[in-house]
Amino acid sequence: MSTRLEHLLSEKSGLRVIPGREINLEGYPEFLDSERTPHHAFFVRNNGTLPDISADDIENWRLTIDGEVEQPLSLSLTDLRQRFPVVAVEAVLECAGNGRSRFLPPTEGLQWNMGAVACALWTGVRLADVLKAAKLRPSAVYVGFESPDCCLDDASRQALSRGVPIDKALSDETLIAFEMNGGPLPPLHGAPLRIVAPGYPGSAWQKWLRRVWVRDREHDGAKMTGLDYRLPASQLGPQESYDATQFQVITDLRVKSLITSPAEGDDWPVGESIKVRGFAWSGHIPVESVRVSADGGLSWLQADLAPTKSRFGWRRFEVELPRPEGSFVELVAQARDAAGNAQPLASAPWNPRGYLNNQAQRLKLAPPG
Ligand SMILES: Nc1nc2c(c(=O)[nH]1)N[C@H]1C(S)=C(S)[C@@H](COP(=O)(O)O)O[C@H]1N2
Ligand SMILES: [Mo]
Repeated sequence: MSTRLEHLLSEKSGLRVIPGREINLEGYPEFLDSERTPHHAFFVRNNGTLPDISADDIENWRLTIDGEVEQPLSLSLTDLRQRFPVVAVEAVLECAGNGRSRFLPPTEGLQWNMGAVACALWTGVRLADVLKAAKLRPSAVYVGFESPDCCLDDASRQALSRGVPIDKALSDETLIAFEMNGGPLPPLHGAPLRIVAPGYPGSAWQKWLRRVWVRDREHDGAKMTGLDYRLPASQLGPQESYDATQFQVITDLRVKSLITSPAEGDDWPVGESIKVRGFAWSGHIPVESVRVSADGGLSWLQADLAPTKSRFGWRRFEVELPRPEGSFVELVAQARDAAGNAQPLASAPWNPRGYLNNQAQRLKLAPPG
Protein backbone atom coordinates (compact mmCIF):
# COMPACT_ATOMS: atom_id res chain seq x y z
CA MET A 1 0.00 0.00 0.00
CA SER A 2 1.37 3.47 -0.86
CA THR A 3 2.15 5.86 1.98
CA ARG A 4 -0.44 8.26 0.59
CA LEU A 5 -3.15 5.63 0.70
CA GLU A 6 -2.09 4.50 4.17
CA HIS A 7 -2.35 8.07 5.35
CA LEU A 8 -5.79 8.57 3.77
CA LEU A 9 -7.10 5.35 5.29
CA SER A 10 -5.69 6.09 8.74
CA GLU A 11 -8.16 8.98 8.91
CA LYS A 12 -10.96 6.43 8.48
CA SER A 13 -9.63 3.74 10.80
CA GLY A 14 -12.83 3.48 12.88
CA LEU A 15 -15.03 2.54 9.92
CA ARG A 16 -16.12 -0.95 8.96
CA VAL A 17 -14.31 -2.28 5.89
CA ILE A 18 -16.59 -3.87 3.32
CA PRO A 19 -14.67 -6.87 1.94
CA GLY A 20 -13.50 -6.50 -1.66
CA ARG A 21 -10.66 -5.04 -3.69
CA GLU A 22 -12.02 -1.52 -3.93
CA ILE A 23 -11.97 0.79 -0.91
CA ASN A 24 -15.41 0.71 0.67
CA LEU A 25 -15.99 1.76 4.27
CA GLU A 26 -19.09 2.42 6.32
CA GLY A 27 -19.93 4.08 9.60
CA TYR A 28 -21.77 2.51 12.52
CA PRO A 29 -25.09 4.15 13.45
CA GLU A 30 -23.62 5.65 16.66
CA PHE A 31 -20.87 7.34 14.57
CA LEU A 32 -23.53 9.30 12.73
CA ASP A 33 -24.82 11.20 15.74
CA SER A 34 -23.93 14.71 14.51
CA GLU A 35 -25.81 17.09 12.22
CA ARG A 36 -22.85 17.19 9.88
CA THR A 37 -20.94 13.96 9.60
CA PRO A 38 -17.24 14.46 10.39
CA HIS A 39 -14.69 13.11 7.94
CA HIS A 40 -13.61 10.18 10.14
CA ALA A 41 -17.20 8.86 10.27
CA PHE A 42 -18.07 9.49 6.61
CA PHE A 43 -18.55 6.35 4.49
CA VAL A 44 -16.54 5.76 1.31
CA ARG A 45 -17.78 4.05 -1.84
CA ASN A 46 -15.39 3.41 -4.72
CA ASN A 47 -16.41 1.40 -7.78
CA GLY A 48 -12.82 1.27 -9.02
CA THR A 49 -9.41 2.73 -8.29
CA LEU A 50 -8.73 5.65 -6.02
CA PRO A 51 -7.17 8.05 -8.55
CA ASP A 52 -3.77 9.37 -7.57
CA ILE A 53 -4.32 13.12 -7.93
CA SER A 54 -1.31 15.29 -6.98
CA ALA A 55 -1.21 18.94 -5.94
CA ASP A 56 0.08 19.70 -9.44
CA ASP A 57 -2.83 17.85 -11.01
CA ILE A 58 -5.20 19.96 -8.93
CA GLU A 59 -3.40 23.14 -9.95
CA ASN A 60 -3.88 22.16 -13.60
CA TRP A 61 -7.35 20.58 -13.21
CA ARG A 62 -9.69 21.35 -16.10
CA LEU A 63 -13.38 20.66 -16.08
CA THR A 64 -14.73 20.15 -19.61
CA ILE A 65 -18.34 20.88 -20.50
CA ASP A 66 -19.24 19.62 -23.94
CA GLY A 67 -21.78 17.66 -25.95
CA GLU A 68 -25.14 19.31 -26.66
CA VAL A 69 -23.92 22.87 -25.98
CA GLU A 70 -23.24 25.86 -28.24
CA GLN A 71 -20.19 26.92 -26.26
CA PRO A 72 -18.00 24.08 -24.95
CA LEU A 73 -16.02 25.14 -21.87
CA SER A 74 -12.76 24.14 -20.24
CA LEU A 75 -12.61 25.60 -16.73
CA SER A 76 -9.89 25.68 -14.09
CA LEU A 77 -10.80 25.62 -10.38
CA THR A 78 -10.14 29.38 -10.26
CA ASP A 79 -12.43 29.94 -13.27
CA LEU A 80 -15.22 28.11 -11.46
CA ARG A 81 -14.89 30.23 -8.31
CA GLN A 82 -14.55 33.49 -10.23
CA ARG A 83 -17.12 33.10 -12.97
CA PHE A 84 -20.01 31.69 -10.94
CA PRO A 85 -21.69 32.45 -7.61
CA VAL A 86 -20.40 30.20 -4.82
CA VAL A 87 -23.26 28.58 -2.90
CA ALA A 88 -23.67 25.98 -0.12
CA VAL A 89 -26.23 23.23 0.32
CA GLU A 90 -26.65 20.92 3.30
CA ALA A 91 -27.57 17.49 2.01
CA VAL A 92 -27.62 13.79 2.81
CA LEU A 93 -25.44 11.51 0.72
CA GLU A 94 -26.70 7.94 0.75
CA CYS A 95 -25.55 4.98 -1.31
CA ALA A 96 -28.40 3.23 -3.14
CA GLY A 97 -27.01 0.00 -1.68
CA ASN A 98 -27.22 1.19 1.95
CA GLY A 99 -29.05 -1.52 3.93
CA ARG A 100 -28.54 -4.17 1.24
CA SER A 101 -27.42 -6.79 3.81
CA ARG A 102 -30.96 -6.80 5.17
CA PHE A 103 -32.56 -8.23 2.01
CA LEU A 104 -33.77 -11.83 2.09
CA PRO A 105 -32.91 -13.63 -0.07
CA PRO A 106 -29.57 -11.79 -0.22
CA THR A 107 -28.70 -10.00 -3.45
CA GLU A 108 -25.36 -9.48 -5.16
CA GLY A 109 -23.49 -6.27 -4.41
CA LEU A 110 -21.58 -4.91 -1.43
CA GLN A 111 -23.28 -6.00 1.79
CA TRP A 112 -23.72 -2.60 3.41
CA ASN A 113 -25.30 -2.53 6.81
CA MET A 114 -26.87 0.85 7.68
CA GLY A 115 -23.89 3.22 7.61
CA ALA A 116 -23.54 4.11 3.93
CA VAL A 117 -25.16 7.45 4.63
CA ALA A 118 -23.92 10.82 5.87
CA CYS A 119 -24.89 14.48 5.89
CA ALA A 120 -22.62 17.39 5.07
CA LEU A 121 -22.52 21.01 4.02
CA TRP A 122 -21.41 21.10 0.40
CA THR A 123 -19.99 24.27 -1.16
CA GLY A 124 -19.45 24.88 -4.84
CA VAL A 125 -21.13 26.38 -7.87
CA ARG A 126 -24.47 25.48 -9.35
CA LEU A 127 -24.23 23.02 -12.21
CA ALA A 128 -27.07 25.06 -13.77
CA ASP A 129 -24.95 28.22 -13.91
CA VAL A 130 -22.11 26.39 -15.64
CA LEU A 131 -24.50 24.74 -18.12
CA LYS A 132 -26.10 28.10 -18.90
CA ALA A 133 -22.66 29.57 -19.63
CA ALA A 134 -22.12 26.71 -22.07
CA LYS A 135 -25.48 27.50 -23.74
CA LEU A 136 -27.53 24.32 -23.83
CA ARG A 137 -28.96 23.20 -27.13
CA PRO A 138 -32.67 22.28 -27.25
CA SER A 139 -31.53 18.67 -27.75
CA ALA A 140 -30.00 18.57 -24.23
CA VAL A 141 -32.00 16.06 -22.16
CA TYR A 142 -29.42 14.48 -19.83
CA VAL A 143 -25.94 15.14 -18.50
CA GLY A 144 -23.26 12.46 -18.06
CA PHE A 145 -20.27 12.77 -15.73
CA GLU A 146 -16.74 11.46 -16.19
CA SER A 147 -13.79 10.94 -13.85
CA PRO A 148 -10.31 9.41 -14.04
CA ASP A 149 -11.00 6.38 -11.81
CA CYS A 150 -10.94 3.06 -13.64
CA CYS A 151 -11.79 -0.59 -13.07
CA LEU A 152 -9.25 -2.41 -10.91
CA ASP A 153 -8.86 -5.24 -13.39
CA ASP A 154 -8.99 -3.14 -16.57
CA ALA A 155 -7.39 0.31 -16.54
CA SER A 156 -8.90 1.09 -19.96
CA ARG A 157 -12.44 1.01 -18.55
CA GLN A 158 -13.98 3.82 -16.52
CA ALA A 159 -15.18 2.65 -13.11
CA LEU A 160 -18.32 4.76 -13.09
CA SER A 161 -19.86 7.39 -15.35
CA ARG A 162 -23.27 8.31 -14.08
CA GLY A 163 -25.51 11.28 -14.82
CA VAL A 164 -28.79 13.02 -14.11
CA PRO A 165 -31.71 14.17 -16.27
CA ILE A 166 -31.45 17.78 -17.45
CA ASP A 167 -34.16 18.96 -15.00
CA LYS A 168 -32.11 17.77 -12.05
CA ALA A 169 -28.93 19.23 -13.58
CA LEU A 170 -30.69 22.61 -13.79
CA SER A 171 -32.15 22.48 -10.25
CA ASP A 172 -30.83 24.97 -7.74
CA GLU A 173 -29.59 22.29 -5.33
CA THR A 174 -27.37 20.45 -7.82
CA LEU A 175 -23.76 21.56 -7.40
CA ILE A 176 -20.26 21.09 -8.66
CA ALA A 177 -18.73 21.09 -5.18
CA PHE A 178 -15.19 21.78 -4.04
CA GLU A 179 -15.75 21.89 -0.26
CA MET A 180 -17.25 19.53 2.32
CA ASN A 181 -18.16 20.80 5.79
CA GLY A 182 -16.31 24.07 5.21
CA GLY A 183 -12.93 22.55 4.26
CA PRO A 184 -11.47 21.44 0.96
CA LEU A 185 -13.07 18.28 -0.43
CA PRO A 186 -10.99 15.33 0.88
CA PRO A 187 -9.34 13.06 -1.74
CA LEU A 188 -11.47 10.03 -0.76
CA HIS A 189 -14.59 12.13 -1.32
CA GLY A 190 -13.70 13.37 -4.78
CA ALA A 191 -11.14 16.21 -4.60
CA PRO A 192 -10.91 18.54 -6.34
CA LEU A 193 -14.51 18.43 -7.69
CA ARG A 194 -17.60 16.31 -7.21
CA ILE A 195 -21.23 16.44 -8.14
CA VAL A 196 -23.74 17.03 -5.34
CA ALA A 197 -27.16 15.78 -6.44
CA PRO A 198 -29.37 16.06 -3.32
CA GLY A 199 -32.28 13.61 -3.28
CA TYR A 200 -30.55 11.31 -5.77
CA PRO A 201 -28.67 8.20 -4.64
CA GLY A 202 -24.93 8.58 -4.05
CA SER A 203 -24.07 7.02 -7.41
CA ALA A 204 -25.10 10.28 -9.12
CA TRP A 205 -22.68 12.25 -6.94
CA GLN A 206 -19.71 11.74 -9.28
CA LYS A 207 -16.33 12.21 -7.57
CA TRP A 208 -13.12 13.56 -9.18
CA LEU A 209 -15.28 15.22 -11.82
CA ARG A 210 -13.48 16.25 -14.99
CA ARG A 211 -16.16 16.18 -17.67
CA VAL A 212 -19.81 17.12 -17.89
CA TRP A 213 -21.06 15.63 -21.12
CA VAL A 214 -24.43 17.04 -22.17
CA ARG A 215 -26.40 14.30 -23.92
CA ASP A 216 -29.34 14.09 -26.31
CA ARG A 217 -30.40 10.79 -24.68
CA GLU A 218 -30.24 9.10 -21.30
CA HIS A 219 -26.55 8.87 -20.47
CA ASP A 220 -25.15 5.38 -21.14
CA GLY A 221 -21.79 5.52 -19.35
CA ALA A 222 -20.29 2.90 -17.04
CA LYS A 223 -22.88 1.50 -14.61
CA MET A 224 -25.74 3.49 -16.18
CA THR A 225 -27.21 0.55 -18.09
CA GLY A 226 -28.39 -3.00 -17.41
CA LEU A 227 -29.48 -3.50 -13.80
CA ASP A 228 -26.98 -1.05 -12.32
CA TYR A 229 -28.66 1.50 -10.05
CA ARG A 230 -32.02 0.62 -11.56
CA LEU A 231 -35.29 -0.73 -10.18
CA PRO A 232 -38.01 -2.78 -11.83
CA ALA A 233 -41.00 -0.68 -12.93
CA SER A 234 -43.29 -2.85 -10.79
CA GLN A 235 -42.67 -5.00 -7.74
CA LEU A 236 -40.77 -8.24 -8.40
CA GLY A 237 -40.58 -11.38 -6.29
CA PRO A 238 -37.17 -13.02 -5.77
CA GLN A 239 -38.11 -16.02 -7.94
CA GLU A 240 -39.79 -14.04 -10.72
CA SER A 241 -38.16 -13.65 -14.11
CA TYR A 242 -37.73 -10.11 -15.36
CA ASP A 243 -36.92 -8.06 -18.41
CA ALA A 244 -33.87 -5.90 -17.70
CA THR A 245 -34.86 -3.42 -20.42
CA GLN A 246 -37.87 -2.47 -18.29
CA PHE A 247 -35.76 -1.34 -15.33
CA GLN A 248 -35.62 2.40 -14.61
CA VAL A 249 -32.80 4.58 -13.30
CA ILE A 250 -33.18 5.40 -9.59
CA THR A 251 -33.88 9.11 -9.28
CA ASP A 252 -35.06 9.36 -5.68
CA LEU A 253 -34.35 8.17 -2.16
CA ARG A 254 -36.96 6.63 0.11
CA VAL A 255 -37.96 7.96 3.49
CA LYS A 256 -35.66 6.54 6.15
CA SER A 257 -34.35 6.99 9.67
CA LEU A 258 -31.40 5.94 11.75
CA ILE A 259 -31.19 5.65 15.54
CA THR A 260 -27.82 7.10 16.51
CA SER A 261 -28.24 6.82 20.30
CA PRO A 262 -28.40 4.50 22.16
CA ALA A 263 -26.24 1.97 20.31
CA GLU A 264 -27.00 -1.71 19.67
CA GLY A 265 -26.31 -3.75 22.79
CA ASP A 266 -26.10 -0.80 25.21
CA ASP A 267 -27.11 -1.54 28.79
CA TRP A 268 -30.25 0.08 30.08
CA PRO A 269 -31.25 0.11 33.78
CA VAL A 270 -34.70 -1.29 34.60
CA GLY A 271 -37.25 1.38 35.38
CA GLU A 272 -35.36 4.15 33.64
CA SER A 273 -36.89 5.79 30.62
CA ILE A 274 -34.95 5.54 27.37
CA LYS A 275 -33.86 8.63 25.49
CA VAL A 276 -33.70 7.82 21.81
CA ARG A 277 -32.37 10.09 19.11
CA GLY A 278 -31.36 9.89 15.50
CA PHE A 279 -31.97 11.36 12.07
CA ALA A 280 -34.64 11.07 9.41
CA TRP A 281 -34.27 11.90 5.72
CA SER A 282 -35.83 11.25 2.33
CA GLY A 283 -35.42 12.17 -1.32
CA HIS A 284 -37.73 14.59 -3.07
CA ILE A 285 -40.78 14.08 -0.81
CA PRO A 286 -40.12 15.71 2.57
CA VAL A 287 -40.09 13.78 5.87
CA GLU A 288 -43.21 14.40 7.89
CA SER A 289 -42.91 12.46 11.15
CA VAL A 290 -41.02 9.80 13.07
CA ARG A 291 -42.40 7.43 15.67
CA VAL A 292 -40.39 5.21 17.96
CA SER A 293 -41.18 2.00 19.84
CA ALA A 294 -39.31 0.35 22.73
CA ASP A 295 -41.22 -2.93 22.55
CA GLY A 296 -40.47 -4.02 19.01
CA GLY A 297 -43.40 -2.14 17.50
CA LEU A 298 -46.30 -3.02 19.83
CA SER A 299 -46.66 0.52 21.11
CA TRP A 300 -45.37 3.77 19.68
CA LEU A 301 -44.59 7.34 20.69
CA GLN A 302 -44.31 10.22 18.25
CA ALA A 303 -40.79 11.68 18.30
CA ASP A 304 -39.97 15.39 18.32
CA LEU A 305 -38.71 16.26 14.88
CA ALA A 306 -36.41 19.27 14.41
CA PRO A 307 -37.62 21.81 11.86
CA THR A 308 -36.34 21.52 8.31
CA LYS A 309 -33.13 23.53 8.07
CA SER A 310 -32.36 22.51 4.58
CA ARG A 311 -34.64 20.75 2.10
CA PHE A 312 -32.22 17.87 1.53
CA GLY A 313 -30.51 17.68 4.92
CA TRP A 314 -31.49 15.21 7.61
CA ARG A 315 -33.63 16.09 10.59
CA ARG A 316 -32.90 15.23 14.19
CA PHE A 317 -35.60 13.26 16.02
CA GLU A 318 -35.73 12.75 19.77
CA VAL A 319 -38.07 11.00 22.14
CA GLU A 320 -38.09 9.74 25.72
CA LEU A 321 -39.75 6.34 26.05
CA PRO A 322 -40.87 4.65 29.26
CA ARG A 323 -38.85 1.48 29.67
CA PRO A 324 -41.08 -1.50 28.96
CA GLU A 325 -41.79 -4.01 31.72
CA GLY A 326 -39.38 -6.94 31.78
CA SER A 327 -35.96 -7.20 30.25
CA PHE A 328 -36.85 -7.14 26.56
CA VAL A 329 -36.12 -3.83 24.86
CA GLU A 330 -36.20 -3.56 21.10
CA LEU A 331 -36.14 -0.05 19.70
CA VAL A 332 -37.73 0.60 16.32
CA ALA A 333 -37.87 3.94 14.51
CA GLN A 334 -40.26 4.51 11.64
CA ALA A 335 -40.23 7.67 9.54
CA ARG A 336 -43.09 8.75 7.29
CA ASP A 337 -43.01 11.22 4.40
CA ALA A 338 -45.48 13.90 3.33
CA ALA A 339 -47.04 11.55 0.76
CA GLY A 340 -47.84 9.01 3.48
CA ASN A 341 -45.06 6.54 2.64
CA ALA A 342 -43.68 4.94 5.79
CA GLN A 343 -40.63 2.78 6.32
CA PRO A 344 -41.67 -0.88 6.12
CA LEU A 345 -41.59 -2.59 9.52
CA ALA A 346 -40.87 -5.96 7.90
CA SER A 347 -38.99 -6.29 4.61
CA ALA A 348 -38.51 -3.51 2.08
CA PRO A 349 -39.46 -4.21 -1.57
CA TRP A 350 -36.98 -6.81 -2.85
CA ASN A 351 -35.12 -6.12 -6.10
CA PRO A 352 -32.35 -8.10 -7.85
CA ARG A 353 -29.54 -5.70 -6.98
CA GLY A 354 -30.69 -4.87 -3.49
CA TYR A 355 -31.24 -1.12 -3.79
CA LEU A 356 -33.07 1.33 -1.51
CA ASN A 357 -33.65 -0.87 1.51
CA ASN A 358 -35.47 1.45 3.92
CA GLN A 359 -36.76 -1.21 6.29
CA ALA A 360 -37.16 0.24 9.78
CA GLN A 361 -34.11 -0.25 11.98
CA ARG A 362 -34.45 -2.56 15.01
CA LEU A 363 -31.99 -2.26 17.82
CA LYS A 364 -31.82 -4.37 20.98
CA LEU A 365 -30.62 -3.07 24.29
CA ALA A 366 -28.83 -5.51 26.55
CA PRO A 367 -30.84 -6.98 29.42
CA PRO A 368 -29.82 -5.33 32.69
CA GLY A 369 -26.82 -7.18 34.12
N1 LIG B 1 -15.80 8.84 -9.85
C1 LIG B 1 -16.57 8.17 -8.99
N2 LIG B 1 -17.56 8.82 -8.35
C2 LIG B 1 -18.36 8.16 -7.47
C3 LIG B 1 -18.19 6.79 -7.22
C4 LIG B 1 -17.12 6.11 -7.90
O1 LIG B 1 -16.90 4.90 -7.74
N3 LIG B 1 -16.35 6.84 -8.77
N4 LIG B 1 -19.07 6.14 -6.39
C5 LIG B 1 -20.39 6.74 -6.26
C6 LIG B 1 -21.23 6.11 -5.27
S1 LIG B 1 -21.95 4.65 -5.73
C7 LIG B 1 -21.48 6.71 -4.06
S2 LIG B 1 -22.57 6.01 -2.98
C8 LIG B 1 -20.82 7.96 -3.67
C9 LIG B 1 -20.11 7.80 -2.35
O2 LIG B 1 -19.46 8.99 -2.00
P1 LIG B 1 -18.33 9.02 -0.88
O3 LIG B 1 -17.32 7.98 -1.21
O4 LIG B 1 -17.82 10.40 -0.86
O5 LIG B 1 -19.03 8.69 0.43
O6 LIG B 1 -19.88 8.40 -4.65
C10 LIG B 1 -20.29 8.23 -5.98
N5 LIG B 1 -19.33 8.86 -6.86
MO1 LIG C 1 -23.42 4.06 -4.09
